[in-house]
Amino acid sequence: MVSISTEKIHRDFESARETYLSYGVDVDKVLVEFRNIPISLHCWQGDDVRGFENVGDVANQNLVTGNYPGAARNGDELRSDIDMAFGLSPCRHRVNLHSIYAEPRRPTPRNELVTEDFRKWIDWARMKGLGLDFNASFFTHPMMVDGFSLSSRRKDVRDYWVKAGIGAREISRDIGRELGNRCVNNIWIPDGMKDMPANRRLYREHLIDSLDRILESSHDRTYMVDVLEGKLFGIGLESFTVGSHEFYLAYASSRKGVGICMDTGHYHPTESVVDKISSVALLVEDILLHISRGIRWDSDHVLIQGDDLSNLMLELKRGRFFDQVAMGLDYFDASINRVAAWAIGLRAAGRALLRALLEPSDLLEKAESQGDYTGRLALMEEFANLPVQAVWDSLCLDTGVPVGIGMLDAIRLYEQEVLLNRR
Ligand code: RNT
Ligand code: ZN
Repeated sequence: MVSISTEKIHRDFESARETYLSYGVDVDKVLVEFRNIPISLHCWQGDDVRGFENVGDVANQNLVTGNYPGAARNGDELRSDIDMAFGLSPCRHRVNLHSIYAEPRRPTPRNELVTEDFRKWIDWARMKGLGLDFNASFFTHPMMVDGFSLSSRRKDVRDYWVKAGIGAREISRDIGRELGNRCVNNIWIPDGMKDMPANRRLYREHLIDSLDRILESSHDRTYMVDVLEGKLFGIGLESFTVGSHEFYLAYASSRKGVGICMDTGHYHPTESVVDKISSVALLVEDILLHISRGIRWDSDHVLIQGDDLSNLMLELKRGRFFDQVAMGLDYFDASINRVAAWAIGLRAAGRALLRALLEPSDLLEKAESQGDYTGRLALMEEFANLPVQAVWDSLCLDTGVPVGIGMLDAIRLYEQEVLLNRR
């Protein structure tokens, strides 16, 4: 495999530092900033959103395709895989959990889970210095009747999931308190219909009522915050999604202390979350991003570099949103090595973040404020090719992470020694 010598990495870094300095950017300061901005890794890429429950043959509301060998089968395997992925990324990490990843002593209904059922995750996170985020899993369960949960016509179904939602908030609060690190509790439900509904209003009334019940008690913001994730449509749910973005946006602005989660795959393909950030963040306090790569639809492809990701990070940087907007990844691909899928996504997010932090954004703002749109465009083009890669390689080297494609050797070895033995 191609390898770059340490001397060359140092040399290129020094030269990049000089280039950035000529634009007034202090690379060393940026690197400190970079290490303080966490990216929450979605644990569910490691096992195709299956979880550890063994619910039997029920419908799955998350479409995952592929059958690459080596999916994690239990908590220890999943944590080991996440450790492996983190060893390949120089980012600051958190982990995003779903309630289907509970490890209770004896089988426990999903809506009766308590904090102790996540003990292994919490202890592991503390040991590794990671923050945790949380979601009640409103999917793949016999109580998802016709694919409905919080907005079901059936009261017993709504009650079941309201209880799960209340429990998730308590678990999130406890996690945040124990780790001394605020936990973001996200609610996403798949509720919707393949064909045109006759009574949209009814389902949304039910959803309002269920959310009100879930969110009734207030928890200390130091430890947890709530966000709601909307969606445009899903496969098999082409005509109607109860929890649309507009619905949750209106809900969040009418209630105190509820935030919004925006998944980059959940809008019309020509809409961009980049423009939504300042539209929402100036009026709603808590925002979470699910960074994904939708192809044609919300396909949840592995995150890679490109304009979409780059522009997203640039917007967070230019608008100074990093303190307010939390970042998580969200995709699942079972057709390639799952640890590689995580590492590739984390490194893509990290590189785009670094690029954004290194951008001499002041110069763009200055040009714009002076009405110099020609200069603004010319500068943007110039900034697109500043030597981020040299800074990135040096960062990898300094944080003990494989430089460049060296990452792949580490993954192949792990696949041979660990993943392929899971049969
Ligand atoms: C689904 C949503 C949701 C899920 C996870 C598993 O469209 O994006 O965030 O991916 O909760
Ligand atoms: Zn999502």
